[in-house]
Amino acid sequence: MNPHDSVTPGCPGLADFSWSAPAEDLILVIMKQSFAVRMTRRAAVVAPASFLIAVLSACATGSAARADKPAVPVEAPGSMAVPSAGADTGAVKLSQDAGTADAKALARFRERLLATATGVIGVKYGQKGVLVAGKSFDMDCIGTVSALFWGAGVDITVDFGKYDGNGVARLYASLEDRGALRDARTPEAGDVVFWDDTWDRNGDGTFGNDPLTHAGVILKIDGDGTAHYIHANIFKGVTIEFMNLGNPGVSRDANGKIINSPLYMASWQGNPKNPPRWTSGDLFKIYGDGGKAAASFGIAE
Ligand SMILES: [Ca+2]
Repeated sequence: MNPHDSVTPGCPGLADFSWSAPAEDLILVIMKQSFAVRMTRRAAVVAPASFLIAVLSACATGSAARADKPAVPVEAPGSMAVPSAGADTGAVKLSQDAGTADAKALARFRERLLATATGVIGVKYGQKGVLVAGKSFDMDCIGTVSALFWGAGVDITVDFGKYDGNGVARLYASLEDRGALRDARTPEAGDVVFWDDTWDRNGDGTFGNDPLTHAGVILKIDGDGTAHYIHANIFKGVTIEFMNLGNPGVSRDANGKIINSPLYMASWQGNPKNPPRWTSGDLFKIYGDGGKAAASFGIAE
């Protein structure tokens, strides 16, 4: 087996986080051409002030755009329109216990997230300057998660400045403090998924002591409980892979269907160098509740 067919990243580079505050309140983003997501028109959005303070994590950096025009969609391959987000109309705050009225907004959030996901599949790992709804993202693991939520109208990075650590840890802390971690092991589309120990992040040669090393977003769940998640894979780029917590250590079911993708860096089925736990299901930590997160952060139309 070619390891590049199955190797999955652990978001390396997270330890390289460096704080960077912008020199100006607003930064005009120079539109960058991405091979996967390109602008069809000039787009600009108002970035939340908190975002401008700065940014993200070692797993992602973002740029804010000036708002001389309302946000407009970007176009991805196949003419997939990535929804706009972050427009200066203000975010819609939903109640924490989303009722009937809010259910429609949450459904719309999930639709936009899925559409955004479709638009960024295939972007190479770490690709810089990918524009989603007028905002620039570097497509490592947290950059990808952030871009997907931004495309759905939600800025999940607004609290990052409150916390220390890598981007995954900051997102985890953000959702924890907002009561948006999911207790259950059954996800919904739009949930964040967190993993531990996907690579030897602290470099001590020991497996199992590297918490919060990777994150992705759930897109759908099969009838057998296999979740499809989108994430930034170091070799495949932004891609969809699989996780089934009912059989976390099993790569393929009896029919040969992949139910748990390799997730430890440079792991694959049959690799003698795999650590004791190497599949997505084995390395799972917890879900972040996408609906609660959207309700708490607010959804920009
Ligand atoms: Ca380690």
